[in-house]
Amino acid sequence: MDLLMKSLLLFTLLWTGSGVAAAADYKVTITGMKFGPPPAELKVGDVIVWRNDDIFRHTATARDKSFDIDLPPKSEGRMTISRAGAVDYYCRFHPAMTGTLDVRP
Ligand SMILES: [Cu+2]
Repeated sequence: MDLLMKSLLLFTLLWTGSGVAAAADYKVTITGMKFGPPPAELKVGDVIVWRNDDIFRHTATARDKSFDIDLPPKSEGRMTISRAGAVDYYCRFHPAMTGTLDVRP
């Protein structure tokens, strides 16, 4: 195989690889004691960055215990979505704060 062919093959592999791993990053911001709207088009493998803009500590905690992100004031926490379905979440310190992730396989 000559160098050009090798380069083309490598390029194709890298390009295809990046296509397969096209997971998206989303941000959900907490402000005024409320979760911002959850992303609409979530898939397994996508990343959610939870951002707490309040001066209070919050958590993003799944009712099914699939995630539990601690969020001190003015901080961010990152997670990769690992399961499909509707996952309800809440804040452990403020149970009135709730939301639902709708994740496709
Ligand atoms: Cu809270």
